Amino acid sequence: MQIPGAGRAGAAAGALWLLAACGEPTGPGELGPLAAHYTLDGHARDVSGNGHDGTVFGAEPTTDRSGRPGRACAFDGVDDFIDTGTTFDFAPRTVAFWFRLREHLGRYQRILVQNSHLLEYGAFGVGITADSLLEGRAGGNGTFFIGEAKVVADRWYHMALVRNDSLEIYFVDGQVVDTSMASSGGSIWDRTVLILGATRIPDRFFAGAIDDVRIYEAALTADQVELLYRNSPT
Ligand SMILES: [Ca+2]
Repeated sequence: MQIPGAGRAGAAAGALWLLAACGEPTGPGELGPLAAHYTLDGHARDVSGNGHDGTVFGAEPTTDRSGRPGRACAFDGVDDFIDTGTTFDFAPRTVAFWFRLREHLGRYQRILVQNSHLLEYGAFGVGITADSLLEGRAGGNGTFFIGEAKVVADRWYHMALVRNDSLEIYFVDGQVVDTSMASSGGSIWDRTVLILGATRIPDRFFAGAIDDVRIYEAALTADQVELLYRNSPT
């Protein structure tokens, strides 16, 4: 557990964090209403209390970014995925999570996705392209983010997709990396639920680990996303 050290704002955030850490460490849930929270501590249960438990297909427990065993989920890049069974079709919305690429495979790897033409507030998803660039969308098919730097294997990244009434905002490691106008719609497909570690069919399997997936029914601010990046438990 890390506590922000410097300044009054940091002290206040630390106090909030201490409060949150008492009892079940759900982290900075004060940031907004959680629609779902997958701690992925060796399982796919939704700890938000909303009952959106996922179903695990082959993904296995692995170490989290603090080196604690069994506190994240590993996907083999062959056939592992987690089906949340749930559509998170609302705005404003924030989807935040950690991931660690195991290896580059020379093809697209899907980290998570919710995609369908039936979605009122658009598809969202993140993956790694065949060229090892981070790719994502926070709502719809018309706009998406592509990173400039290659994703480094065996490194944990924090990613947040924020969609408010008019914008889609992309964060990597707590910093804004792109912003675009919000769009709607998605693919021609009619499968809507959120899938972790693969795309909707499923295919394009992810070779790596995922941790602490949170879906908020709110558009987190830049400060809140940074707080999540710096202080969320593993
Ligand atoms: Ca975890």
